Formats: sequence, structure tokens, C-alpha cells
Amino acid sequence: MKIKSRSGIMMMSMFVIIAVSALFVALPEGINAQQEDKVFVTHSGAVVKTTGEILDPLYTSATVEFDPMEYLRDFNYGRVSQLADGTTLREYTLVARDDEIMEVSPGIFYNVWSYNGTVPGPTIRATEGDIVRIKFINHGEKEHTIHFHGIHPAGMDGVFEPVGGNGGQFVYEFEAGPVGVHPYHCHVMPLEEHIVHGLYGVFIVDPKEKRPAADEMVMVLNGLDTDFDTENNFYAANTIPFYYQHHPIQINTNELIRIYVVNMVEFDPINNFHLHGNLYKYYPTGTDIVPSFYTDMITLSQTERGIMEFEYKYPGKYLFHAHKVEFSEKGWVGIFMVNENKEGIESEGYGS
Ligand SMILES: [Cu+2]
Repeated sequence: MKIKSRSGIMMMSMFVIIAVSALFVALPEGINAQQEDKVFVTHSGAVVKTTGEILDPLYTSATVEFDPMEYLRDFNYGRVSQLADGTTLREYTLVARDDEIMEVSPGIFYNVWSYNGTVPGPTIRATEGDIVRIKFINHGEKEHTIHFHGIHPAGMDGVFEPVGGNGGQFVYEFEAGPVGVHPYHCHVMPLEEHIVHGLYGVFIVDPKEKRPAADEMVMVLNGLDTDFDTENNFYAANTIPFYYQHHPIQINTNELIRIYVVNMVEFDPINNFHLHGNLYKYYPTGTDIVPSFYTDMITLSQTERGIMEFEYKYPGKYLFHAHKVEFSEKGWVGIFMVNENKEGIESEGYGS
């Protein structure tokens, strides 16, 4: 499902080119005429020419393609088989890299460190009691690991078992639990650096008695420090600032929406999630099947997470955003486009 507005990105890229050109005209003395133009092609096909600084000089063909709309409802259930005693085994492969470049905002290229080529990494999903086996391959240059939140043996914690780059491997194996939504992330020092570059993702453990059918989605609240001053320049739900504002998330009236929300923002002590025109049931960490709150506002510190559930009664356009205004004005804002549910159908596909 590709619904990126390529023409919009092209327009923004053109704007960057025009702005850079205007600067050259306005300040000819301030720019070294000897400096060479740097030319590069964005993943939307726009040609960007600038004598200014490019945020990451390592730009290569390994540009990452990431579609926040696809990521939103994409769950990785692994390769499923049964062990001799009937237990379900789920096998996944996660590959870490630290040399890829991603266009995080029109004309802003950022060196992402990724699991399976995206930030966030894939949303891994299992049912409580399943055996989860993750083959981890490090194709980066630095050491990396995967530290899962949840319950598992010490040797599977991804802290004291750094995996070397250039092909190092490790197999994490443990029983999925407890029920809920948990982050996973690299745990190599300096930790902030490994996290803020993008080595994290979401691990959902479903209860054996399934939750009610719903239109389910994952939102990872993250920030991007594009000038390396340990302050975020952009904020987002699912990496691309303003993405869900320019591409509203289509949902239906009278249909249960379930959001697995995880806060992975570094540097800022808190983040939050405000929903317009509605309130949601909130299950902190998702470990209980009874909601703790009925609210339109939750506050989350680093790696705090939970499950939100709501239905819209009235169709129309509704904002959701950080109520920390600085974060919403720097990208953490989106829109639910609520469509009239004419057929009154239940959503399909839970745990498929
Ligand atoms: Cu790492």
C-alpha cells in the first residue's frame, strides 16, 4: 500500500532547491564560489543540488524506503511450526545495519541504524506461551544486540552478549510473555546513540484468549536528532514527521480501533498522546484485560507503552497529537479520517 504523495515530496524538494538558490543570490559573499555543488537524487526522484551541508556525507545507494502507512498495520508473526509437545514455535530473522540513509523529511537525509532496513524495525507478534526464536545477524560495522522487554533468561537479555559487526550472529530464544506490548532495542553503549539512530521496534504478546476483533495499528513515538546535539529536531509517530497529517489514517465509525503505542523518544523526559473528539480505554503495558483509564490523554516516559481502544460515533476528521505542543509542531501530529460505516461490518483479521 503506497500512498506517499510523490508530487508533494517533489514540490518540497523543489522548494529546498529554490530556497538554497535564493540564499546564493541574497548572500553571494557568504558562500565560497569554489565550493562544489553536491547533487543527489531523492527516493522520490527529485534532483537536489546544494553547496550547503548535507546532513550525512555517507549518502549511498543503500537508501531506505519506508512507508509509515504500511508499517502502521504490518505485523510479523514469524515462521510458524509446532514443537513435539505441541508448543507453537515462531522463528524470525532480524538483520541490523548502521550504514543506511533514509529521507526522513523532504530533503532531510539521516543515517539510520535499522533492524530489517526500517525505523522502527518490524513489529514482532506472538501469543503468550509460544517459543520465540530470533536469528539476529549484524551486518553493521558496530556491535549491536537485541534487548527485549519482557520475561526471559539472563543469557537472552541482549546486554552482555554484544554481537560483532560484519556478519556476527546470535540466536535469542525464549517463551513469549507476559501478555502486552513491549519494546525491543539495541543495548550496546552508548545506548542513547544506538536508540536515537533507530535500533528499536515493537514486540506484541497476545493473550491466549484473543482480544476482541479490531482495526489494529502500531504507533512508535520517536524523535530525530538530525544535528547531533542531543536534542530532537523532529518528532513523529512512526518516524516521518507530519506523515499522518498529510496522509490521514482511514478508519470507520462504530468500529473498534486498537493502537499499540510505544514511546521511544530519547533526550526528552516525557511524551504524550491526545485524541480529539473522543476518549479511549487505556491498558498500561497491555498486561491486563481490564482498562485502567478512560481518557483522551496519556503521558509516557522512555519505553513506556500501552494499548488504546476506542470507536468513533461521528464521521469526520479528527486530530491526534502530542499535547506537548513543541512536539506536535515539530511533527508528532496526525489525522484520523473517520468514514461512515455503511455496512456495519466487523473488522477482520485479528491474529491472522
Ligand atoms: Cu546498536
